[in-house]
Amino acid sequence: MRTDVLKDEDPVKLAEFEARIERGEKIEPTDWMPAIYRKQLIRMIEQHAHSEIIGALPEGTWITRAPGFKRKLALMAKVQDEVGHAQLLYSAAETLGKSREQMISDLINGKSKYSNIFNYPAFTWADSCFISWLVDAGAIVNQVANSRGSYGPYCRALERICVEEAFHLKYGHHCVIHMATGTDIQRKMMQEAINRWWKPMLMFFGPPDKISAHTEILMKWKVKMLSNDDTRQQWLDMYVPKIWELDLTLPDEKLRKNQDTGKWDYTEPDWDEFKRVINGDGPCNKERLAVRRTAEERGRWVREALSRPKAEYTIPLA
Ligand code: BYC
Repeated sequence: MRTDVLKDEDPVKLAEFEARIERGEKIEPTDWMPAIYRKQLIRMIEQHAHSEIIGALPEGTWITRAPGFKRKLALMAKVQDEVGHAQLLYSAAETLGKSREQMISDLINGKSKYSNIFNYPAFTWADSCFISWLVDAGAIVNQVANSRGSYGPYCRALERICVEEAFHLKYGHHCVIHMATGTDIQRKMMQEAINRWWKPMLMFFGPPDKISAHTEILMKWKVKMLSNDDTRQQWLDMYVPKIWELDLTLPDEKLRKNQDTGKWDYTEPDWDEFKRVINGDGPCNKERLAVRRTAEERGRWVREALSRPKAEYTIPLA
């Protein structure tokens, strides 16, 4: 496959490009790059941006119902950060030649993907706690690794995002500790949320390496710095003990650190469900895209006003 997708590239330029990546140099927007590197980066950064903006929705619904003023303030700030991450990432993807308008249009028309996990409902406050701690933790493992990758604008965006995510992680951990050490009802709520999110969380890191379509080329060009399985293992290693420390359980009898391989054994999630969810048929896909479509429609006048600063508008007073 590699020779096929690269057959039209200038071999001298390609060799120099690969040597630069090998030396750990950053590739910048005006540098030469193979068409497939550009295409893959647009795909991945765009999906990442969409995930941030859609990811704001399940947590966002809990802002008005957060238990107490301090939680409300913190969650509001977190959700605002996530939307800001999307802005940074759309800008990074734009440096590769795809306009933001096109990316948004592909999102709301169902052409682009975004993270599987945000197509599941946040039924209770505990679901939002799970997202803030453990989904953000998964994102951090992925992003810290990829911030050391090869494409300058993406790496710089990721560095900034990780700093903000570190705050989210502390906030989320605090929320989960509070629930896990609270009343019986709070503990039960937290346990049920963990049970609901476990499988989508395992899927969050992408399909197993042996069936992952893009890992090989992305790792070769240092866009992905860890494979899907290695990212998943790193997250399991860091967070399973912390979940168990809180006397919470995980809904998988097979889950254990295998002393022979040094890796976690677990029951594979249902990868057919994963495929259905990322292709538009999950519990909340329709709802999520409908919200984005409404936001796009309601914001149209603002974008039009910004793009024509000299136009005069009649502003209704009430
Ligand atoms: N969900 O070849 P593979 C956040 C797709 S936001 C959906 O392994 P790749 C947060 C994949 O696109 C942070 N689709 O793919 C926000 C491909 O389909 P196409 C989210 C997935 O790219 C708000 C196919 O499956 N993080 O945390 O090598 C509040 C084959 O997969 C998923 C990012 O977006 C998935 N989970 O590796 C709270 C990180 N996994 O395109 C929290 C950036 C795979 O061929 N993305 N697919 O049709 C990545 O690092 C990589 O794209 C992945 C997948 C590791 C996710």
